[in-house]
Amino acid sequence: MKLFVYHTPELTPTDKVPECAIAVDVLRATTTMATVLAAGGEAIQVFSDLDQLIKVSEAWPTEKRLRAGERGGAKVPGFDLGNSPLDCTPELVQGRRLFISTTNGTRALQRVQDAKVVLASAFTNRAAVVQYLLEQQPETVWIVGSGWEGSFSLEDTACAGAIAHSVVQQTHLSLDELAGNDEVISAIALYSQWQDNLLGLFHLASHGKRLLRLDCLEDLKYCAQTDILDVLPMQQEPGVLKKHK
Ligand code: 3SL
Repeated sequence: MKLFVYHTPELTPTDKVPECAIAVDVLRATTTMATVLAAGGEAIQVFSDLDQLIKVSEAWPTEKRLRAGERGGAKVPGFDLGNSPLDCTPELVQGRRLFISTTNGTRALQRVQDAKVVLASAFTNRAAVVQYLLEQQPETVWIVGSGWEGSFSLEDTACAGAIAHSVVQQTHLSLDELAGNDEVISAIALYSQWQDNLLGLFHLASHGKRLLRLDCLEDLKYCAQTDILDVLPMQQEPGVLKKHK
């Protein structure tokens, strides 16, 4: 297994696909997706375009769908939800499909959607993702941070580092053997420095600050928890993720 970390979707190679791609948007899209599937949501369907989301979800029974839309951290007017994982209670999401469009996280998923296996990870479900990697041993794994509009996000690369760190710890392979690019080493170093204070890291992160300005401290606290959800969101068809376990 070779791991590759890409800080943003734009940095991924365009001429190849990996055996397994892991999209990461800690604040907050992939945290929300893991939460919805862990709470009994039927599936997550991602869209970059809001009009397209409305059109496709229209064909779904009202009681079986939820529309989630976020732009600039705020809820899109007229949608059922924004992108707060704390709103995704079992009572609300059970048996329903979440049709979601966010600024960066959904774009990251779409960028890697042609990979043989596509997973969504955050700190909350890191262990489930690592367990999958250890069991399946995909030859090439891309861990792709969503970033913010094309630029680096501390929290996504730290989560990529958390995944890589755990894989290194649980295999007999050396870091040299596992790391496919330099970003893997730097992501592990970032995670190692902040693993006991992820909330502190989020307070320094530009998107963490943006969310704090929107009164989302409780979201940050929730997203900073590691390995609390035993759920593996996996793409079943392009743009549609379901719970693999
Ligand atoms: O950019 C995204 O995809 C979102 O996760 C951003 S936010 O946390 O909902 O503001």
